[in-house]
Amino acid sequence: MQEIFQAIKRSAAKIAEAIHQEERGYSHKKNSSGEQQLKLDILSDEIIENELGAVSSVKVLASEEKSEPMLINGGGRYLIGYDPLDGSSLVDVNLSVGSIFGIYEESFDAPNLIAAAYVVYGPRVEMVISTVKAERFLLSDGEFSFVEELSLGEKGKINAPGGTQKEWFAHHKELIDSLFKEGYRLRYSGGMVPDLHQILVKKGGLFSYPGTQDRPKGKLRKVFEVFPFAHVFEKAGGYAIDDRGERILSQRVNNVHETTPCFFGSKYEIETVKRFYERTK
Ligand code: AFP
Repeated sequence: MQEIFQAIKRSAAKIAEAIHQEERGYSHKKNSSGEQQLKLDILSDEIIENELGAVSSVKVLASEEKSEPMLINGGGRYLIGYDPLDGSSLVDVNLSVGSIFGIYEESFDAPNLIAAAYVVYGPRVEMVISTVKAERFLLSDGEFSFVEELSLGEKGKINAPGGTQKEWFAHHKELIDSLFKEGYRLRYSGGMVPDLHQILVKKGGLFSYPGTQDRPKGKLRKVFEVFPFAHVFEKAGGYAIDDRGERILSQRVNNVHETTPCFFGSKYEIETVKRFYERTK
């Protein structure tokens, strides 16, 4: 699997360069979710496909930017689901964005996720890899150097509430308000990768992207976004659950573009989510 992480590191360095040099603007294409694709979306996807597609152990690639998974090598072992440039619309307002990778065996069901990685393109380029633990790396002089092992505490101070607030269900609004009443600080950029990275580095808090009245299954994609971050959070001693209070990593998928409500955080916050959501059962 090390050859996969090396390919991801090479991709990250190239995408970081593209973000700072490539022209902005939208292409004439749309992705499978019907979203207009930025030229950077397409370029990032091409960079990753070229790097990972050359790794002999890779069997299938599934990109958020493509409607169907691609068979790369029938004799390969790993299936990789990835979001090449999550939050890409934030580049034009100079906010941090990221790439997210899930490494699966046999299928894209969460129980078959064996490792995950993400890259944050911000003031610095950082990468986190989760296998048996979650490890943070910093890109400097073209190389990723180890920084620390990520480890969440029991409780944090950050509240990152996603989704359109006027579409929140009442019990979700009560949950979010209760944390602010406890003194939690609002930290939400609209970029899943930096918003979750901040909670991991600050050792606690809650990120939520709930089911809403207009999007009961939430917005974030299981295979490309939610499962990989659930893996990172659990390896960092945190938790990741859905709106039924079940572990995200027990979920299965029928289509790689499925979404799920999701909550990521330290112990106290996830127990609080369960308390407010159990009232609705
Ligand atoms: P884009 O990739 O369309 O910019 O969306 C980013 C994202 O999928 C994820 O990175 C954020 O957590 C989430 O959307 C923010 O969504 P809201 O703007 O609805 O809170």
